Amino acid sequence: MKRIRRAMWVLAAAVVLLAVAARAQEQQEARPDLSKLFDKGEVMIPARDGVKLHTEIYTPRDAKEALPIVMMRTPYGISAGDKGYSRMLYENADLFADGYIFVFQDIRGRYGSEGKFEMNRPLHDPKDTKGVDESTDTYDTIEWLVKNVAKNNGRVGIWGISYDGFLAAMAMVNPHPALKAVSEQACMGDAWMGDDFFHNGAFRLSYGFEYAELMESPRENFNFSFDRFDMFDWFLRLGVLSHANERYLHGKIPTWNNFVAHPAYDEFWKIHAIEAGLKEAKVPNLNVAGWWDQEDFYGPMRTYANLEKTDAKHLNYLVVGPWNHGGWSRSAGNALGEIPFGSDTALYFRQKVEAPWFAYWLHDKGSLPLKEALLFQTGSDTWTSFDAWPPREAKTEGLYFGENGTLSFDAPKTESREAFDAYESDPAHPVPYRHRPVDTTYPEDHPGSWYTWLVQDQRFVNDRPDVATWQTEELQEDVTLAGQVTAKLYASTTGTDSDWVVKLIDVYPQKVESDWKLSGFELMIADEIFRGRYRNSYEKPEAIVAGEVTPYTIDLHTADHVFLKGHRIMVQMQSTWFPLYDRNPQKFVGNIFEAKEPDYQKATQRIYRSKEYPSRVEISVVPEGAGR
Ligand code: PG9
Repeated sequence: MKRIRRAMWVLAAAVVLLAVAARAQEQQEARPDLSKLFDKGEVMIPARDGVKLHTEIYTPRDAKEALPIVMMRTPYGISAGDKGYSRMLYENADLFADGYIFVFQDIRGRYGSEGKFEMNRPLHDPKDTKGVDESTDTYDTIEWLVKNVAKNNGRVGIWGISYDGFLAAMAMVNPHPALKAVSEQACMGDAWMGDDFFHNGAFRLSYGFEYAELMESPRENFNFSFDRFDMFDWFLRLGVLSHANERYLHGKIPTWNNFVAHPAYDEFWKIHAIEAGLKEAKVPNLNVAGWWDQEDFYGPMRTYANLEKTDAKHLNYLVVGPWNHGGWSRSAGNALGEIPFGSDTALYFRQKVEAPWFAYWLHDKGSLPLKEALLFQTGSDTWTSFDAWPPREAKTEGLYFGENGTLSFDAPKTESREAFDAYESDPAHPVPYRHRPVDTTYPEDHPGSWYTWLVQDQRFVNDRPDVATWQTEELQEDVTLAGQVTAKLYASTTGTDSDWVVKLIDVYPQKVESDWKLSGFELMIADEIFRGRYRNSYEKPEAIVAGEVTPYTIDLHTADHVFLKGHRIMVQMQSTWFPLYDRNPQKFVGNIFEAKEPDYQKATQRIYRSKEYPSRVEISVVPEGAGR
């Protein structure tokens, strides 16, 4: 019996492997043989401190004239694959037709490059004349390339997504004169304020743990091996955060140690933020973001906003589409999770925006594909174009929390002190941030649900007693939101510290004939977490006074969305979002990374909704058709 069962297992595994192999072959067949199109060169380019950076150079075989260079720098390894041709070439396929020399580089301390890796290396001290950073390494590389690469036309462009987007942004700090076009895409702009590692001081536990281990474990690119599938369960069993070092990391992962040493927004995080060095728009730059980017939405939006302040020469542009992290560079982009968009949005971006953008600046070809800000408006599923983002003409309107779970544009009139909704938040039973089982962030053996968690149907938490919900009646007409979304809350807690999660949700009609899966779907349009201790200062946390009604302003970022007639608008609040975010002990302690088990306590949360304390989510409303 045992033998039969084993044989069946082996058979099932073989079937799966065959299917995977067949898919891989299909994909390869669809891809061109790059060795027929490009000649490959490999060099070690010296940086100013003598460290040599491993670089691959791909020159089109049919190049008749001098061509511009498009480069990408990465910590994730450039070499690989097929006949030794980098996977990164495929990511540039939509640029091939215009003719470029492609250059890829391992950053210092990673893969083939010499030197020491430092996570999101900050700019060097300007007093240190021999100092190096990602900006100087890019400068030195460009200097070498324009002097040494045959048939280059002296113009260089750089782009990249996420870590590579951070590197592209760094190229704009003291840029090399040959750098003529940049596209930072989903750059990690500020790891504490709103990107990969913290949001408003709430620590991204599962992401921070897994990513730090992936990048800095003594075994290069090591996926931590968890002894169970469900990360919700694994991180809950981990208990207090100090167990991470005690049991698993043993003080050997510098980034984890930095989390522990710098829980608040101190100099460490400030010098790592892109805006610390990038003060001015000096090079044309296309910022690119995805509305449902599960890693770095804050970075590109913030970088765009910052550079806008000095953009007298009109060099700074923005594209936002209905994508997850980097979703615009893969696939067609006609859907995300269960949500369809009615067209191939990613393909449109790559072919009609990104390729003409680089051709314009590097080849003097054609015209600019956008005026200022090009955004895919979700709900109406159309591209919109604004001459400023957020749009100047938007009007702020409040969606006020009301009694019996209602939500409306009318401010509450009641003066009752009892006008509040309450829930109990228990760190021992946190609210999962996505459906359980919560698989690892980057699973190697299956597609993984991390990539689409922001578009998961929020109904999975509706019945929890620790989630508060308010929703409008069915809308009698479309509500067009374009711009800033901000939660203005009045809340109290019986604890002395607390997290506040706010989600703005589009509730689909209960019966959607075109697709049953969308019937009653609850789609997050904007969301954020805020760690209460930072309400007065990000640098100096303060205990919350237990039982006192306290105001909070939470930036839910911007959105471009139409809540369609027949839909409802919903707001949900909760105080845990686990295990993406660590649990707030709910008792104020100096450093949550050193909190002890008894510090984690239940708390009763009240969200007020009276004339005096009108909790609401403010949205920016524009007339229907704005931007089109
Ligand atoms: N989101 C990833 C990251 C960037 C920068 C620092 C840490 C993580 C990435 O996809 O590269």
